[in-house]
Amino acid sequence: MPRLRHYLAAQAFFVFLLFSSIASAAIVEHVFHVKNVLVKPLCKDQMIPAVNGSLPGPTINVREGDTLVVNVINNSTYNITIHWHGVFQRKSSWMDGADMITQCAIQPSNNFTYRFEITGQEGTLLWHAHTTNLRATLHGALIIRPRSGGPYPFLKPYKEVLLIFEQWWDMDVGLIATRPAPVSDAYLINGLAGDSYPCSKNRMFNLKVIQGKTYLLRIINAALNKHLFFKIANHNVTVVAVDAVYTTPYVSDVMMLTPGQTIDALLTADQPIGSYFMSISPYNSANQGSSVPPNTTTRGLVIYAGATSASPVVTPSMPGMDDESTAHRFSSNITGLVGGPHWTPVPRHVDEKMFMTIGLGLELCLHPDNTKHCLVGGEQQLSGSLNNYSFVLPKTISLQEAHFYNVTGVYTSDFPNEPPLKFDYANFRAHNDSEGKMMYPERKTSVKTLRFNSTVEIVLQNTKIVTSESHPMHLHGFNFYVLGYGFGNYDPIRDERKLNLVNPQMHNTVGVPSGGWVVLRFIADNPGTWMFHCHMDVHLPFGMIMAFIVQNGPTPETSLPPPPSNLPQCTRDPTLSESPKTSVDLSY
Ligand SMILES: *[C@@H]1O[C@H](CO)[C@@H](O)[C@H](O)[C@H]1NC(C)=O
Ligand SMILES: *[C@@H]1O[C@H](CO)[C@@H](O)[C@H](O)[C@H]1NC(C)=O
Ligand SMILES: *[C@@H]1O[C@H](CO)[C@@H](O)[C@H](O)[C@H]1NC(C)=O
Ligand SMILES: *[C@@H]1O[C@H](CO)[C@@H](O)[C@H](O)[C@H]1NC(C)=O
Ligand SMILES: *[C@@H]1O[C@H](CO)[C@@H](O)[C@H](O)[C@H]1NC(C)=O
Ligand SMILES: *[C@@H]1O[C@H](CO)[C@@H](O)[C@H](O)[C@H]1NC(C)=O
Ligand SMILES: *[C@@H]1O[C@H](CO)[C@@H](O)[C@H](O)[C@H]1NC(C)=O
Ligand SMILES: *[C@@H]1O[C@H](CO)[C@@H](O)[C@H](O)[C@H]1NC(C)=O
Ligand SMILES: *[C@@H]1O[C@H](CO)[C@@H](O)[C@H](O)[C@H]1NC(C)=O
Ligand SMILES: *[C@@H]1O[C@H](CO)[C@@H](O)[C@H](O)[C@H]1NC(C)=O
Ligand SMILES: *[C@@H]1O[C@H](CO)[C@@H](O)[C@H](O)[C@H]1NC(C)=O
Ligand SMILES: CC(=O)N[C@H]1CO[C@H](CO)[C@@H](O)[C@@H]1O
Ligand SMILES: [Cu+2]
Repeated sequence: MPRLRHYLAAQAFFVFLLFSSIASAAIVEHVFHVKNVLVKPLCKDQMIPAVNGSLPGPTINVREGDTLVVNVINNSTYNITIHWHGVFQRKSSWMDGADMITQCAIQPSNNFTYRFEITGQEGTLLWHAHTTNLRATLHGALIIRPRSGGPYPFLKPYKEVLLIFEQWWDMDVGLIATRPAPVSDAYLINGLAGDSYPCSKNRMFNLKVIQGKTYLLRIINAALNKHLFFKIANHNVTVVAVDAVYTTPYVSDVMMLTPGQTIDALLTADQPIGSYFMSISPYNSANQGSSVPPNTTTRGLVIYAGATSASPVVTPSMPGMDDESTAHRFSSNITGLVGGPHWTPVPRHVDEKMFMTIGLGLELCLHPDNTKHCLVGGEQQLSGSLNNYSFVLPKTISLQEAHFYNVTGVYTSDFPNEPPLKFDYANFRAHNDSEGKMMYPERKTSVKTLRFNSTVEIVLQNTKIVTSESHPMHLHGFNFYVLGYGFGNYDPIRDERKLNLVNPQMHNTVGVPSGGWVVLRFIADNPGTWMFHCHMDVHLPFGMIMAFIVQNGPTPETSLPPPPSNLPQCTRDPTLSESPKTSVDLSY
């Protein structure tokens, strides 16, 4: 009898859940006015494109299951798209906002309405422009809370706090793309440079806390090109989600986020009443050439209620810029929350095994057709390579429209499952005749076609062709399991045995360690055209990109619908050259 009652109660609860979830699936509508505005984070006024005039842009709040509708009105002088970074876009690949991959840009004086459902994920994500380097100023938070006000899989925080880290150049945003790339002038916390810089001493991010309370920090690294360490003096945090996937609670005194990554972490105000600085500082995995702003730390303040001028003021000691072991310890120790909301077990059977070398090679500028890509006088420039291919964006039609309408000549479906040469990846020898052939990758628009619902495993092997650094690789349309991280060359026997198939972390963006590797797995169950690229913006024009085309499934429900009728079209002159690229210069 008690069992039956239990069953009935469970049934009633289930029916309640069903109704409340139907009732709660809302349509959330927003307007984004993109326009050029003046801002002044440091000492001078600077014109930037911004959404609704603010840096960072407006926060979007939804519940899992909602439909988000955003009309982007382009009243700026730039071509733009908006990418919903980390959103699965199930059957809505057209709404991914990847310039020349899923759409042509929204041109000045035009508008486009993005409309998509957000299901199967909860936590903190971001939206940002996906054209040239405009995400430097066009970005903001996308917060996905559980349906129907449902609980988090951790103790309810007293308050939620958004922390957006940004990289700031005190110049026209268009100039950031000029080569050699200028060094950035500051990092910002929620648009504020704080007391590390002469004109912003009184404009510092302040978080007021009450002793004993717990706060949920929603942290976004929106920096264009920098991995960042983050620390709060005398406080540990408990990481509960990364990239909008719940994790096993993980306690740490320091965090590291690559560009594009997000972290949800609990902060308990458990210290003596006082003021505690929070700091962000760059993690520079590149061991050569890369320069950073003169003052590399930006601070904010955690102030306890009741703090007086007599209370302690504590500053955190930050890891060194090249502290790889701290970065690696933090990144590699996080695990997925098995059994938590939206958790699915790791698929054991792999249909498609790929081994991808990733790194920076060179491109010769000597060919007459290529001279226009290089700096005047430059003989060669950097070239991003994935299995010896360097991606070239289509110029007249998006990849996905070419795919959908069977337009030939836009791309080839020959992206290889392996590099053309196996070598000692972490110790590249340019003078070796065979290895030298990995130095100058082929520039082309090459995609990998995936059967619907196939399980894909990718070993991403970082190479040291010209230089080596951590590349944060970002996959559109999916989260992937990160089964393992390591240094040196991936060993299919020794390393495969150590992969975590039980509770791996999941991400949409993962830093591939300098001179090391990661192993990813995902299920290609979302038809469409999906970019896979380095999320350091400076490496995009170098071609550190590839794309997957996931084929349709057997039914209309598993097929990509046609594009919306008002999808922006290109009117670009196909003979126009692409944006200029650099000679070998590693500063950003
Ligand atoms: C942006 O500004 C417009 C008015 O210019 C307003 O209607 C809209 O709600 C704002 N959007 C957001 C997301 O705040
Ligand atoms: C668009 O910008 C122009 C100036 O370039 C301004 O006059 C106009 O009011 C703006 N319109 C909107 C809708 O923001
Ligand atoms: C958006 O663009 C369409 C044309 O594609 C135009 O008819 C409409 O007025 C525009 N809406 C806004 C709000 O600018
Ligand atoms: C950098 O900022 C910190 C914090 O404000 C300050 O203590 C330090 O003197 C600054 N260093 C330089 C080189 O400006
Ligand atoms: C932070 O956590 C570490 C390890 O769990 C512990 O040793 C340390 O005392 C904690 N620090 C604070 C300020 O709670
Ligand atoms: C984290 O990873 C490192 C290896 O990078 C390991 O030595 C350490 O024990 C792990 N655990 C914690 C809690 O840091
Ligand atoms: C493209 O080709 C496929 C197979 O060849 C066909 O099924 C489909 O209808 C074609 N699509 C268009 C828009 O022509
Ligand atoms: C050149 O590199 C290839 C591939 O790594 C290797 O097999 C070969 O032994 C190398 N040759 C020399 C002379 O080192
Ligand atoms: C890589 O691509 C370049 C350019 O097409 C080619 O010359 C080179 O031989 C390729 N490397 C290998 C190892 O096949
Ligand atoms: C995808 O494959 C899994 C197992 O391989 C199967 O259970 C599932 O039904 C498939 N999904 C679709 C939509 O075909
Ligand atoms: C915007 O894109 C169009 C083609 O799609 C091109 O003709 C135009 O020059 C671009 N404008 C800017 C400001 O980049
Ligand atoms: C900079 C820009 O694109 N300005 C245009 C914005 O849209 C209005 C009409 O809504 C035009 O008049 C502006 O020229
Ligand atoms: Cu990169």
